[in-house]
Amino acid sequence: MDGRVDTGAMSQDQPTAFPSSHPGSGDPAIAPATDEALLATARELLDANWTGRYTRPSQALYPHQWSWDSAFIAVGRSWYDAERARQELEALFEAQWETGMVPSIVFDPKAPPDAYFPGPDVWQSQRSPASPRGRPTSGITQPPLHARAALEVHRHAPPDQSTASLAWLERMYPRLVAQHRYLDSARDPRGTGLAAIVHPWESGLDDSPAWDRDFDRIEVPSGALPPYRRRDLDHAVASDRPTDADYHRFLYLLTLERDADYDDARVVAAAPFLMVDPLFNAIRLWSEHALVEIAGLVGADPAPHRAVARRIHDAMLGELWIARRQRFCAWDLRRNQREPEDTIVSFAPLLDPDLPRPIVAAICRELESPSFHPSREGPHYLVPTFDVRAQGFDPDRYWRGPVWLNTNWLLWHGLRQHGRNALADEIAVSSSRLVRLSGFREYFDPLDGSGHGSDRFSWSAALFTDMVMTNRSPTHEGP
Ligand code: 9WN
Repeated sequence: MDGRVDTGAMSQDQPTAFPSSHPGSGDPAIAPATDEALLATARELLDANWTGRYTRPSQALYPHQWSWDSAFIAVGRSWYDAERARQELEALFEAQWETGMVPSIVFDPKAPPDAYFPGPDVWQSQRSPASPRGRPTSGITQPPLHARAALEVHRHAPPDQSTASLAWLERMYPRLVAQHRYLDSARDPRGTGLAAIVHPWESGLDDSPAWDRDFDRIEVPSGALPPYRRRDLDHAVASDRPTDADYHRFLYLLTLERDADYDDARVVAAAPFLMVDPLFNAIRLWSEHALVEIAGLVGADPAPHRAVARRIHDAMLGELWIARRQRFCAWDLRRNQREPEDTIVSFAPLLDPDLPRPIVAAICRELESPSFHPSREGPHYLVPTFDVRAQGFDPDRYWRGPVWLNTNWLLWHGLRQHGRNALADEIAVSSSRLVRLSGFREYFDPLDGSGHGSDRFSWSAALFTDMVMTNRSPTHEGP
C-alpha cells in the first residue's frame, strides 16, 4: 500500500457504488459504521438543526439561516423529506431583496442578540430600501447555488409529490431568475460576463489564501471600528478560525458597505475588495444551466439562460484561465491582477459542462499532484483547500488547508460530469472516511483526518447523504 487513498478497482467511465469499506487505507481506527447507520445519524442531526422553516448550519456557531448552506442542505434532505427541502429554499427566498440579491444570512429574530457576531444590529440591513421589511438580513450575498439545488430537490421528489413539486418550481423560477439577473447587472462593473464579489464572506470560502494578496493589504484605519467581541471563539478554538487581523478586515469591509447603505453602484465603485472568484462564477454557471432545465419544466423560454451560460463560459476561459500557469485564477479587479495562489477555487470550473478537455486534464493533473494529493507515505484525505506545499498552508484553519465536504461535493459533481470517475470516487471515499473517523464536523485536517470548527454541521450531514444516495440511485440523471 503506497498510502494513496484506496478506492478499490475503478474505471474512468463507470462510477463505482459509494464505497463503505476501507481496505488497507492505513487510516487510524475508523468506526465500522455502515452507511445506513451514518445516514440515520445525518438525518437525526438535520432534524435537530431544523427550526420549523429552515435548517441552522449548526446549533451554537451559526444559529441563523445561511444562504448557500440552505442550498446544500436542501439537496441532501430532499432524498427523504422533499417537503422540508422545498420549505428550506422558499424560506430563504422570502428574504430576497428587491434587487434580486439573496442575502448571505437571514437572521432569526428569536435567537439571543449575542448568539452570533456580527448580528443584525451591526449589519443594519434596513438601511437599504431594497431590503425586506421587518426581516433583518446581512447586506451581502453568497454563491448562487440555489437554482441547481432547486432542480435537484425537484428531481428527488417522490411520485406522489410531483404536482406539488412542479408548483413549487414554478413559484421559485422567477425568484431564481431575479437572483441571477442581479448578479449579471449589479456585479459586473467591467461588462465581461463575470460577477464580482465585494467581501470575502460572499465567496463562502471566506479566509481562502486565494485573495490574500489583496485582502492583506487592506488597512483598517485606527478608530474605524468600535470595540467588539468575537462570538465565534466562544464555540470554536481560535487556531481553527480566522485570525483577529483578518476578522478586523472582514468587519471593516462590512461597515464600509453598510455606510453606503448597501447601494450596489456605490459599493462596487468604492469597495477595497472587488474580486472575480472562479468558484463563485462556476457555481453561477452551473446554476444557469439548471435554469435552462427548470425553464423547460415550467414552460418558460430556456434560450436566454443558454445565452447567459455561454457568456459566462466564454468569460471564464477568456479572463480567468491563465494558460501560462495552466490554472484558473481569481481576478482582483481593483488592481487588475490575477491572484497566483494555488487553492481549491481554481478547480471549480469543472462544474462547466462545456469545459474543453485539455483544461479538464490540466485541472485533474493538479488535483493529483502532491500539492493536493498529499504525501503518499501515509494516510491522507482529499481535497485540501490549499496547496499543502505552499507557505501558509494550515491543515486546521478555516479555508486555509482543511478539507470541507461542500468543496469535495462540488468537485465530485464536476469530475463525474467530465467522466473523471476514478478521481471523483477517490474524493467520495475520502469524504466517507472523514465522516467515519471524525463525525459530521465542519472541516477536517487533510493529513490526520481530525475534525475542526463546528460539531454536528448540517451541510456535512446533507452532502454525505447526497453522495451516498446519488450513487445508489440508478436513475440519477447526473448534473
Ligand atoms: C460568515 C455558515 C457559514 C458558511 C461559510 C463559512 C462560515 C460565516 C462565519 O460559515 O462563514 O458568513 O461566521 O465564519 O465560511 O461558507 O456559509 O456555515
